[in-house]
Amino acid sequence: MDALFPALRTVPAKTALRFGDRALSYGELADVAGSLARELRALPGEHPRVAVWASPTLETNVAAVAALLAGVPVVPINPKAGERELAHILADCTPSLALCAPDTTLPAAFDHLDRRDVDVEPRQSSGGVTLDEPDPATAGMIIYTSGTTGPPKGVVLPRRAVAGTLDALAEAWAWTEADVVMHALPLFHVHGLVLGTLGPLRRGGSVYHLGRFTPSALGAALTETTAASPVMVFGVPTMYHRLAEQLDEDKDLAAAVASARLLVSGSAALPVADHERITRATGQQVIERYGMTETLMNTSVRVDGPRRPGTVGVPLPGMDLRLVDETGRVIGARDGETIGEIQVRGASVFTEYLNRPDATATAFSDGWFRTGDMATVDAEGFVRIVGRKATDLIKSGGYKIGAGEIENALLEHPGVAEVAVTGEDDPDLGERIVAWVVPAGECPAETELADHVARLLSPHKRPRVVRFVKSLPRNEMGKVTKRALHA
Ligand code: MLC
Ligand code: AMP
Repeated sequence: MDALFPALRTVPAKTALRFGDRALSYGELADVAGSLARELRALPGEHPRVAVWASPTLETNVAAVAALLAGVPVVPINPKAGERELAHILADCTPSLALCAPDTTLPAAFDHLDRRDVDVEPRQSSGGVTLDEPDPATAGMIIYTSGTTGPPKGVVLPRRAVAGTLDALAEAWAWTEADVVMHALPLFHVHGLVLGTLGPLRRGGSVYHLGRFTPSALGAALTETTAASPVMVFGVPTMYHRLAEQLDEDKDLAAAVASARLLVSGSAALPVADHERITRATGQQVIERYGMTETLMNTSVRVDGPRRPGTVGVPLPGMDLRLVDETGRVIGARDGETIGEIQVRGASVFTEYLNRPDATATAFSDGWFRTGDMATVDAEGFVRIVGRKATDLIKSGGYKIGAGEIENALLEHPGVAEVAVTGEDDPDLGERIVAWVVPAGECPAETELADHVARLLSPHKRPRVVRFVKSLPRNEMGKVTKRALHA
């Protein structure tokens, strides 16, 4: 295959990565990532893997790029992952090495692993990386994602999927080496890592990571950058919502946002009201794209086509998309009304769930991946997502969270006799996690239950609301009827 990062061979004289006031040029990145890649190539074992402590830092990016150059699958780890989640991931993917920034304190779950601090101090400006790249069908990364029940599954993404999705997006967004991609996304998921950092590097453009998202940090970075370079902003709807909340009062912020080349939203639906507020204040029409960890990007609104708020655009080059009804029949109508499950196949689809042949088999139907997302398609191919098949999946702040894993964690708390977890509409987070708890004896404090989940799983999986109830509504089979809870 062509190189995943051609610019690391040709080393243009420009910034590749910027995190706050730390930056690396292409020559420097080629030097530090190239030398780490040569070391990783020498890792023992037939199929070594590396875990990357995915803090929002230069080191995380250097580690991921080095592993990809070396052909060693990279497993990004949420630095806030709790003890249960970490233990599961490390036992499941059995990395031989942990890569992290030098000042990192790794939790005890890493004690049995070798650790290699990532050095981002360039020794010299490299003439370019010359390593041969492995077969495009081989695994490039393994990213953990929640399902409806049980612990997260490792999604094995081949190198061709990473290249395929980034090239398709480049075509849809007219994304070139001139663009700076600006964002504050976490680097342990597809959005921030694949699109937000590997994307610009594949194009030979620049990454500008803000560290933590605030509207004012974004405004300041845009003001400083857009006079010299076109900027694409990537964010989840919660970030655009928080931006929209401030735009009316802050004219300087509105002017800064207006100066971006493109605002792109994804990972969850951006409400039409937020689209409209941003357009009113800045003249910008946010572009939405729709993807999944398992499939990378499926559809997008295109820069050369109509922008339709409330839709996720049209299928990307290299991806086929169909709607299927509940009997498994393919829906032929392109009427913008008939609802079916989105199924996709094509260039950017994953190969398997690690160690889960059962889950891999049920995820596909005749070679099509069943997304679980419900949608309509209109005559021009615009896809409108209307819901999700599973009530047990929650999208909060753009994170996908399985109700089952939170329920299991809460049941381990001595104050919880029975529990059901649901998602409830939230103007900021899209959905907020609600725990319906039948207490065992005295009601535990809400914060105690939230902290318990944060400690075992992850802070973003903690319930934002706890409702204590005497009993949970159940059907004749004894299964909790979650829809009845909200009613
Ligand atoms: C809070 N915190 C706690 C805690 N409560 N820590 C320990 N215990 C507790 N009980 C910490 C949090 O870790 C966080 O720290 C801080 O307090 C605030 O937490 P929060 O309230 O959860 O953060 P919030 O401000 O709500 O975050 C909003 C957000 C975030 C938008 C910034 O949700 C986010 O980054 N979302 C992006 C999700 C994403 O990238 N999804 C892509 C999936 S890929 P700290 O230090 O961390 O701030 C995909 C495919 C596709 O979907 O199509 O893209
Ligand atoms: P994840 O498993 O974290 O990769 O989340 C993937 C899911 O996010 C998809 O199945 C969709 O439900 C949702 N999603 C991603 N992008 C969008 C979007 N633009 N609009 C609505 N939902 C989206």
